[in-house]
Amino acid sequence: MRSRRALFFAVSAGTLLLVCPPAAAAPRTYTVVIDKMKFGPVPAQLRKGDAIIWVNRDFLRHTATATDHSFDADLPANAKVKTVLKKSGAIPFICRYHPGMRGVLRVR
Ligand SMILES: [Cu+2]
Repeated sequence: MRSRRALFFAVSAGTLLLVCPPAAAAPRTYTVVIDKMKFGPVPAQLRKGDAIIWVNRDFLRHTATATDHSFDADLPANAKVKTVLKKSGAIPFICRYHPGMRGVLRVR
């Protein structure tokens, strides 16, 4: 009886270990540089929870604004602003001051 109960607990503990999902990858921080009125390349391996530091190297003010409003970084000249990706999917972004400045983040 006692050994059967011990076996039950051992099997339960083993099952518990098996059903626990692997630890999620730690969030990463990436940088996207704005230079000469253009957004630089965006990271290819973005995941929900990752952060982007938007860096404005221009002398003009820019923004990095998600068209779904999930982030909006206001970037005066030479500013850096960090945003966190709160959702997955394709997230188009623009500069609110310069309609030609745009890009898309693809977040898993
Ligand atoms: Cu701009």
